[in-house]
Amino acid sequence: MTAEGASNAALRARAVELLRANWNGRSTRASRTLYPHQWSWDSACVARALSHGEQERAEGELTSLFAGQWANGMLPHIRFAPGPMPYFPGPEIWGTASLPEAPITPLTSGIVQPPIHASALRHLLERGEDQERACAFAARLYPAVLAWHRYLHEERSRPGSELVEIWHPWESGMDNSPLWDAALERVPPARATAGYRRTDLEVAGAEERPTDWQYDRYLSLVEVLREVGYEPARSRAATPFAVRDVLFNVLLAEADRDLVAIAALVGADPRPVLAWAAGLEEAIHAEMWAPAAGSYENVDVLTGERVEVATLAGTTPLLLAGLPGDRAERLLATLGRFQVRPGGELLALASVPPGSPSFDPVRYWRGPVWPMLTLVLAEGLRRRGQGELALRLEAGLLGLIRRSGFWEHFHPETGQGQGGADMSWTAAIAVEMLDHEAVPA
Ligand code: 9WN
Repeated sequence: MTAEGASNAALRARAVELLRANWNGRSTRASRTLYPHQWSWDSACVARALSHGEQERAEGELTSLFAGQWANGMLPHIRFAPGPMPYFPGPEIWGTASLPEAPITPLTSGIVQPPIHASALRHLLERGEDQERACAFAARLYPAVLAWHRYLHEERSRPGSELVEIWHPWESGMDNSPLWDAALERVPPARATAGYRRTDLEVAGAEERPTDWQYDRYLSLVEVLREVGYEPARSRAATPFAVRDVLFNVLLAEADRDLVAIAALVGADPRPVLAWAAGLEEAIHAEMWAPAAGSYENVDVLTGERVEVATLAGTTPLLLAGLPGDRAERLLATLGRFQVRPGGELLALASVPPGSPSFDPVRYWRGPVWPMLTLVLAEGLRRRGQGELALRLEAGLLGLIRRSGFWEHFHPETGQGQGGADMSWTAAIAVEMLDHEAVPA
């Protein structure tokens, strides 16, 4: 084995070990300290990584997450672990326990996260060593994943657009991205949830987390949605925050395509999903492309305006199969604004362009390098024939992890690890990238 190979193998072993350490016997905690529960899109990433060699656990991960699914198809962003845990806001703030749509157990939150579960399931079908078992599992989970997509397409859209909308910044997975700044200005601070204690600040540096001003708005939005029992029609009418987000819609379109492929394998009728996928992709291209910016932009549903803020998420339509060729070129050029060299030599992508007004290299989704976004962009680049750049970005992220550990995010200039330590999805993404093909050490 070459020195490079050995070092990649050692890194993979450390990632696998971390995923074991974060496993609670039934599923994987997003992290043991900062996030001691099961998070929706983190968990889908973990299932993807586990499907490389730990098929049974990959199934367990998804089964555990979908046990929290609501009767209307909604897949909550957190499945809470039993017992008191140091995470705020916990189940008592969400107040979902007695709602008719929510399961009796487990306890869950009342909002969603980006829908990458069908993509994880497809991955499991492709990578699972025991193919018969993988097919049987996919057939069992298919109705639940279909109900999840139906919830998003039918309950999260309004007449006039096939795009789906989010009602909370946490639903985007990119909590304090500058994408939400203007919309949050219109949200009054929390009323009922006064005097709360932020457990995140006991584990991560305050400068690496959202501000108290933002937390007041996050909780205010939870209050609004809790007040209407998270019921979709009433939430749509009541929410002061409704945004059609590029990343969320792109990942749903991608997951729709994966669900179509799964339908074919498990003998289900793919037509409704095909129709959702086609309508959604068309709407993304028609309603979100911003030619002057060379990027895709969010739409604020309540003002009807585009959110003219540059973030890496705006380039993620690179992933979409039907992307018109000239736009691919524009997006690739735009991507150049996000390229950074943390620590001097590694290549990485900042989440917000360095030098732009909202750029902050330490504060969470306002500049740092994020493994999840790197994974999405690397896949998108491969689809556009940019395999070499994709590999360099993967090698860059793996280099950052190798240097400082499985951190939540990384400083785009120094490469220092930030936010939460020993994060499951950072380990999962490392496994995924290391298994992808020969990644230079
Ligand atoms: C709120 C678990 C999650 C990720 C999100 C990330 C962060 C939670 C928080 O952690 O959000 O959902 O408390 O900050 O922004 O993407 O899924 O890792």
